Amino acid sequence: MGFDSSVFRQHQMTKPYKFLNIPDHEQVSQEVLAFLEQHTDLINACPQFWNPLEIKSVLRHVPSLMRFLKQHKLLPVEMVAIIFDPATTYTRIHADPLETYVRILWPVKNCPGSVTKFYDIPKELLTEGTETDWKDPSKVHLDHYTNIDQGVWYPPLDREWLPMDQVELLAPIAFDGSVPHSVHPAPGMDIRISFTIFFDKNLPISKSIDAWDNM
Ligand SMILES: O=C(O)CCC(=O)C(=O)O
Ligand SMILES: [Fe+2]
Repeated sequence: MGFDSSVFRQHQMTKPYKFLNIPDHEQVSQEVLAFLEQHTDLINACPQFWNPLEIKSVLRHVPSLMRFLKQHKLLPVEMVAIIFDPATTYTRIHADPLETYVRILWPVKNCPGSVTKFYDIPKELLTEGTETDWKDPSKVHLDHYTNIDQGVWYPPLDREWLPMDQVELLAPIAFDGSVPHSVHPAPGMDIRISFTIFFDKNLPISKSIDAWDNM
């Protein structure tokens, strides 16, 4: 039987995401994909899930993103390519990090049809991950995964958590990574790529989804 996490809900949660109105977002996606293919070797036979990028290099090769950030006076502090290869990627429900940190999550490749699910799980039940949490014993290329689990928090495995919300990443969203979430690519889909941009964590836009209301 499924476990309804809403019985634990102590207050009305604000939505963990919000679609942003960015008319040329597909051009950014195409340029980010070209950047990853031509200037990194991250898309390979056994990709990592979480791949921090060199911001200067991204901005040099993705002019449409540079324009977008300038137009909205947004100064990125971290950019990460998130690569989900159904053949080798293993992800659990997780929060990253534990305290609210809103960032932009941008679709890059094969995001339509896949969903990111959100769960209302009390923070007290989350424990910080260790390297092994990202490893699925039934999958082969385990040695490839690095320890990226500092700052990633997991709920206990001994119950089935039911999602309270989900989003199909058809356009960029403001995304609160501190709300436990899991990624579910469309069945039979090839690798799915998303891209995330962090801003100074002390800014209002990093502290609340509602601060993105003007976009
Ligand atoms: O690509 C997604 O939908 C979410 C990936 C993820 O786990 C994250 O950005 O923290
Ligand atoms: Fe995440």
